[in-house]
Formats: sequence, C-alpha cells, structure tokens
Amino acid sequence: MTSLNQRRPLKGQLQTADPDVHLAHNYHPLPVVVASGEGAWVTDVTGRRYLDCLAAYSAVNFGHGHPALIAAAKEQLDRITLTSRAFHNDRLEPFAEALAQLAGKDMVLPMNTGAEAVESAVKVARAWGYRVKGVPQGQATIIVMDGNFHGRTTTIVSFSTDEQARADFGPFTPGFVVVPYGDAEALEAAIDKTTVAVLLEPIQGEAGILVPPADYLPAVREITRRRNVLMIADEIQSGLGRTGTTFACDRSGVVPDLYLLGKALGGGIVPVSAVVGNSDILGVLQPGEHGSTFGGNPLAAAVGHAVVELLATGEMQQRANELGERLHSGLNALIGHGVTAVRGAGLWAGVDIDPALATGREVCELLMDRGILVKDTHGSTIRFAPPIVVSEEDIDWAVAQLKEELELLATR
Ligand code: IF1
Repeated sequence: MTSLNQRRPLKGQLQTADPDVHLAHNYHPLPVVVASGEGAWVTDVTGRRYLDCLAAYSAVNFGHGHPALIAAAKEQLDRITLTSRAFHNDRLEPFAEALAQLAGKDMVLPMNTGAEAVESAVKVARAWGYRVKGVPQGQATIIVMDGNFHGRTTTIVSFSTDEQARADFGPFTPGFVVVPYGDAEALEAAIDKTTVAVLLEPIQGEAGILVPPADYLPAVREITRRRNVLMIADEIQSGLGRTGTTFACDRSGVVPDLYLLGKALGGGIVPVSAVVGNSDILGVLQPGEHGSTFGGNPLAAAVGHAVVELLATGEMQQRANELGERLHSGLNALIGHGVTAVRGAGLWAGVDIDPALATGREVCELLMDRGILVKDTHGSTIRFAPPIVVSEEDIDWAVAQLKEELELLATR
C-alpha cells in the first residue's frame, strides 16, 4: 500500500537523454520516462512514482504486473509463443471458448490490435451483406458515428470525422455513411438497401467520453434488428470491466451482433484483439479469406484466457462500479470550481476543464508534477481511467490533487 507521505513533489523535466531522438514524432508525450510499474502506479527512470490514471487508454484495466496475468504469460513463454494459424495450438480453442462464453456468443475471430479487429469486422460485415443479406456486389455501406474513433488505418480514418486523424492520408476507402452520435432517428433515416452494418462505440472515448442518451443503444439494437443490419459495438476501450460491467453495452441491456475487443484483452502484456459474434455472421469467412501472422498465437491466447478468467468472476466489474462512484462523486464536486462538466461511466471519466483556467494539456503537466499521469483529449477535456485495481485512497488523493491545482490556477 502506498502511504501518502511516500509521494514527493515532482518536477516535469526529463532526467535522461532525449528519449525519442530516433522516433517518429507522431506523439507529444508528457515529459516523463516510465521505467516500471506495479498495480496502479508507475515509476520513472529517476525513481519518482506516479498514479497511472490513463492505464494505456484502458489497456491496463487490471493493473501493471497483475500476478495472474504475468504468471500466465511467463508459463507460456517457456512453452511456445508463435505457431501461425497454419497449425492448431493448444491454447487458442480454450481461449476462444471462454471468450465466447463471456460474451454469450459462439464464435471468435482472434486478431492483435484494435484496428485489426475493426478492419476485420468491416470485411465480415461486407461479406455477410453480399453472401447472406443479398446487398448488390460492391455496394455495401456501413453507418458510423460523428466523433468516432476506431483506430488509425487508412480505411478506418476514411470514416473519421477528426481532420487531424485523416489529413493527407487520402485517397479514402468508400462505403461509409456518417450520422450524428446519439440520434436514433438519423440512424434509421440513413439505412438503405446497401446498409450492412452500424459501427459505433457504446461510449465514445476519444471524442471525450461521451455517454449517449439511455435509450439510444436499445433504439440502435431495435432498428438494426428490424432492418436486418448488423450492430457492431466497438468495446475496445469501453469493454472488459472499465464501465462497471463486462461490456459497456451491458449497461443498456443491449447485445450487439459483433463485439470488437482489444486493449485490456491482452492484459496490458501483449496485443490481443478479437471480433466476437455468432457463427451465422462470423461463419461467412472461409479458409484463406482473412488472417494474421500473430492472430491467435499461443502467448496471446494464454494471456487472453487469463483475462477472461479474471472477468468471469465479476469482481473487476463490481470494483469498477464502486470505485467509479467514488471517482465521479469526487469529480462532480469540482463542477463550478474549475471543472465545467464530468461525463463517463464506471471507472472512466471525462473532465472538462474551464478553458479560462488552462488547457487540458497544461492540467496534465501540472498533475504530472503532483504525481498523477492523465491524458487530455480534444480541447480541455482530461480523461481519468486508472487501473481497476486502484485503491479508494488513491482515487481520493488524485481528486484532491486536481482540486488543489484548480484552486491554484484560479488565483494565477
Ligand atoms: C492512438 C485515441 C483512445 C479505440 C477504440 C479502436 C481503437 C482504439 C474505441 C484502435 C484505440 C487508442 C489508440 C491510441 C490512443 C488511444 C485512443 F486517443 F487514439 F483515440 F483510446 F481514445 N477502437 N485507441 O480507442 O485500437 O489499433 O490502437 O489497438 O492511436 O493514439 P489499436
């Protein structure tokens, strides 16, 4: 347990040589060089400790170095790590069976990154459209949401509405229709004979942790079922316990046709993603039509299986619920005191900082000096998504640090 007095004031300057002199400049990281981590805490190269409130965008839901996940990885490292799918391996089917059961489905398409899961779902939805629904060849369209974030490939940024994510990356992939997020009527109106699927985040992450109206996801489910259109839920960031339920869709009692999973499915250890659905949809894929060198490798399957076993008890979800209530209660008390809005669900919050006080990036840098790592998103929103293993004390401490910093900003 970390005692409060073990935390020391920090300075933001880097303590090592330039840590990215040979790296492409596709990020603007905070000036901290992380060297190790345990649970909800990480330590930089100088030994300074930080509460990790980003958890690698919810890929570290279960904390840094979770013993059960590390043990599963270590054991598999000494057995075999990669066979390719040209052969079976003894870890993949048990993982797929457990994951399918967790999702209430009967088929898993294992991939590696979230974007690969999204791309795979686009291909499956199109093939299902032509081979099952009877959409005219080459005309399949997929409805996506304004404000979406589904990854960085050229097809995925083809339907992004964020100019920074797509500028100068054209020409773009056709076959996508954008509708306003949260508007079921607009969604219904956009469906036509070419529509094969609706792809959406149950809660939009990068857009600022936007929670749609309570009746929206049920309406999407009803409309897509009635219009014979696949509902594809991108749970890569919202899923696997983050919102206090196994999937964010569970909060609305909605079961999509396909779940897209990633990030935390790999336990923060290896990239593991998957498309999870039923064989009447995923079964459209025939041998040789889709694949991946690393997809379904035994190391990924062993870790993914251990993650599913963690979630199967429901303890992580319950913990995210309880700690999330504490986090949101603390953050909501800051509204009107430097915070203009708080959004989110479970242990996931988007906090809008009063732009008159500071930008989101400035607040992230100031919190870093107080021993907290968070990430801003568009404009002045900062996101809180600590590992679900975080302690109540550490949540209270983090909120108190933000409160103190906002009070200081108000006096500058
Ligand atoms: C970056 C954002 C978050 C995702 C959802 C698919 C993917 C992601 C809902 C793709 C990935 C990551 C990517 C990373 C930062 C982070 C991110 F800020 F970019 F937008 F989380 F919101 N669906 N999100 O959130 O998964 O291929 O990365 O495994 O690109 O900067 P991936």
